Amino acid sequence: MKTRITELLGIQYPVIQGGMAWVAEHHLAAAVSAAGGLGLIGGANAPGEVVREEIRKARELTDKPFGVNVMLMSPHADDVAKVVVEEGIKVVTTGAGNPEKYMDMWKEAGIKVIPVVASVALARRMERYGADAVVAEGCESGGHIGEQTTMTLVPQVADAVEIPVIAAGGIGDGRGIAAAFMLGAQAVQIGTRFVVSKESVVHENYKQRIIKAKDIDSAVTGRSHGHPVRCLRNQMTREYAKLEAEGKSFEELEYLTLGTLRRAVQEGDVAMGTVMAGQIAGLITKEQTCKEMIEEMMDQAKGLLGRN
Ligand code: TUI
Repeated sequence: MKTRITELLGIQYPVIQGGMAWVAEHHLAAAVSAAGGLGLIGGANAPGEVVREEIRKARELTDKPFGVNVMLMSPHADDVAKVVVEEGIKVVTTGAGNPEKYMDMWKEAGIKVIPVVASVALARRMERYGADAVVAEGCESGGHIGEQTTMTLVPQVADAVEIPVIAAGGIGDGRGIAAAFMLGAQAVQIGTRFVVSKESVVHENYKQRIIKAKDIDSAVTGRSHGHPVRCLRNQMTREYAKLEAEGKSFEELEYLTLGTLRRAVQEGDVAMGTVMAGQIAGLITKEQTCKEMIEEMMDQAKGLLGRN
């Protein structure tokens, strides 16, 4: 399927992988790219040199292009921003902030820059600063989220900018992809479904928690302090909600979640760890390879869109 995004990025399918912290490492990125989508290495809070190593390991697994997601709240964002240039990365997505200060450097290096936005205002601003596309990410997504739903954000961003729009948040099958196209998107970004792929290195407990999740199993922590994070309900989110209701400070609440994403992803502690996942977790029922996932979703989407 050809769209403005497949043409821009030189990929077979209009599917890009989310830049998920601790999850989007070289095996997953290489598998999504090898399957014809765009894989991404998630910089998250990692130091620049760790991201450089991940990039080099992904290159050993695939000769297809892949990108890097720069998480702008990271203390290492400046270093990661330079590493992507030094390593000749062709596509960068950004999250959790405004990437303006890096845009000139990236554009001069010929990098395609795709900021993730949660508002029309930031989408417009990114277009003015030379972004090649934007990801419009609704609050159905896992992790750090904005206020708008995908259903409301995507068409408003699509109307506001000329550059192509990639829809994200709540998309986990071909129906979601077809719907995103109807809303004006030229591609989708998918996170939660790829977490349970065969190539994903997350702990088996984490995968099973997503596979067993029901529609209502999602919770948002941190709303009261302006840092909303969507994850699956567990003992940690219940304790967090209790402390949040008691009016505890941002520092006290942050202490409860420090290092807990790694604990869930690597150690499999799905009770006190943070199991970041989107609201579509309830739809995801099985582990498959990234190739199987992408081909199944695209077949379904193409059927629905009448492009068979
Ligand atoms: O970035 C994400 N999702 C993330 S980042 C992350 S790492 C983290 N870990 C623990 C606590 C907090 C973060 C986990 N998930 N998605 C992209 C995204 N960006 N969603 C929303 C935004 C966003 C929000 C506000 C982008 C820009 C923005 O405002 C910037 C400005 O200055 O106007």
